[in-house]
Amino acid sequence: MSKILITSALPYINGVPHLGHMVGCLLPSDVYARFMRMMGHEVLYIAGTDEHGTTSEVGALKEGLSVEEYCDKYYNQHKATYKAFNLSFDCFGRTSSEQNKEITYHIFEQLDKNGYIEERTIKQVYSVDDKRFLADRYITGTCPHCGYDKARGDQCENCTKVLEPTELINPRSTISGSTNLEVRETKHLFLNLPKIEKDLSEWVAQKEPYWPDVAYSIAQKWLKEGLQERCITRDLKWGFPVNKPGYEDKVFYVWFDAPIGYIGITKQWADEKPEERSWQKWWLNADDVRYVEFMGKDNVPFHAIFFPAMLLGTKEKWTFVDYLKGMSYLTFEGGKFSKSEQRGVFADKAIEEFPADYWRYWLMANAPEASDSSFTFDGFVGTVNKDLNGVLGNFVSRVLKMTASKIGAEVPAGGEMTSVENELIANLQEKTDNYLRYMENMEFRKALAELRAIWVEGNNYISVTEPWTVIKENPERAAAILRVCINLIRIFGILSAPIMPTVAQDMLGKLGLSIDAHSGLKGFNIADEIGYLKPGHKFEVGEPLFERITPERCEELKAKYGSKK
Ligand code: B3M
Ligand code: ZN
Repeated sequence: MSKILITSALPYINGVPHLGHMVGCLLPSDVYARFMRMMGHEVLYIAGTDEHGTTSEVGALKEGLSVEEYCDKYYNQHKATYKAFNLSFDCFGRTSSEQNKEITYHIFEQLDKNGYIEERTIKQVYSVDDKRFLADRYITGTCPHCGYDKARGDQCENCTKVLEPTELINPRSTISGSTNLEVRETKHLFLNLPKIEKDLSEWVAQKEPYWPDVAYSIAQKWLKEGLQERCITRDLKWGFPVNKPGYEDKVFYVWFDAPIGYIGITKQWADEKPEERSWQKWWLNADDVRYVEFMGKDNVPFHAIFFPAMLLGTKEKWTFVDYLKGMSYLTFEGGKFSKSEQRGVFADKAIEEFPADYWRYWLMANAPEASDSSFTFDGFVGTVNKDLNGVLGNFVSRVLKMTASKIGAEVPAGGEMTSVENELIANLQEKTDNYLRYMENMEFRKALAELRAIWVEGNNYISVTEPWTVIKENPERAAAILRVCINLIRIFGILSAPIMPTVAQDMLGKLGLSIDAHSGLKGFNIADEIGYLKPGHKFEVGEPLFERITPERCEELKAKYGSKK
């Protein structure tokens, strides 16, 4: 058993996440956390809301709330949505917490003490109409690198280059659209990244075999281009006031305290039960911890470069990321998800339409790993009807109904396993080993294809052995077949649990079992598991596992969630 720290990029507090956010980091991190727990590891799985910055100030202003009220409101919404999606965080915290402030101050003090903080007077964009400095995201303009005309002041989402707001061509205020912008002088603190670059390159170089290509190549590209000093303070009210004389009226830049949030949230978690938990055991001098981070690819530079550089500059022995799973983007019916255009399915609405496991399965089966992938309702409905209903659901209901009606609602006695079963076991073992390996390597699409192939084996087995025919001539043989099939329901349930926790529990529930008591996946051995449920063990047929989605419903969904503008 080892200790595995898992984090998902912390979603911005404003607004509700859409399916793209869900599959971009939150859901895969949950699937991985559930899987690693079932593999017997000690897992700490952390996320929370990223709350500071202009976005929250502007959002609060629009809703007539104080920033604190605004953040409380959306924090609760995020929390409720993720609960409904069954995300199994050990702690879902907030970057605005006292704990995060304490650790942010500590890290800043170390960086300052070690000579990595510089004072600079800079020119910053001030919006006369909005009466505020326009930081980062709140200036829109044309990217000087790739020409994308909706680049934000902090980063171009088209070419992923990190920008300074003053680099944008034709800048305008994102808040009001005003082009009445002035450049004013203001004093700020910078992180001297060039000074940390050597240590950082050495650290990144060690990572090559462990990082997926997307993340490693982004990090390398950054280093090759050379790092520049990065401003870590802002002229805003909402944030942690800078703990340095002369800067009390400024706050830390949101990207400074956001990644520290992983540590702050761990401390929130530890503070709930200090007698049992220690945040340091996960973060400081924690040689036995493997740290896996999940994020969208636009987040990679911050996690592969800035955050490690901040930690390196402290000269303390923090836990650095071991594996960085950078995900590509999910598009919606061939275009972008857009809140303003009411285009796409947002997580809160998704779970009003269908149970979370339908979405969890589709999203993981189509996860944008090596490249972007596209959500379409046709695809989603096809998957629910064919894979979930047709393959898995159908197998479970056929087996249980047939056994209950022909023999009785318990695992039947009699008969022996034959070469057909031996072949089935060998086949399932091979696929299960593949599935476990893919999950361990976070190759989710491959893992889910293998899981589906495992369910298909159940259907193949029942088609080949035809227990409904055999029962007439040879009831003993039919009993042996159905006993194997009922055990397969349990096996399929356990294997599916990291992806579809509720369905897995429903499957085991039909057999009077619970997922917690039988949840080990380490060295999962089909030959042993296939004989787990003994003759006489009671079951109930119960409700079908999945609802079939009609073509009419599919059309309704397309109309409901397609662009309204
Ligand atoms: N809030 C994630 C995003 O791009 C951003 C990252 C915080 S992780 C430290 O939505
Ligand atoms: Zn660009």
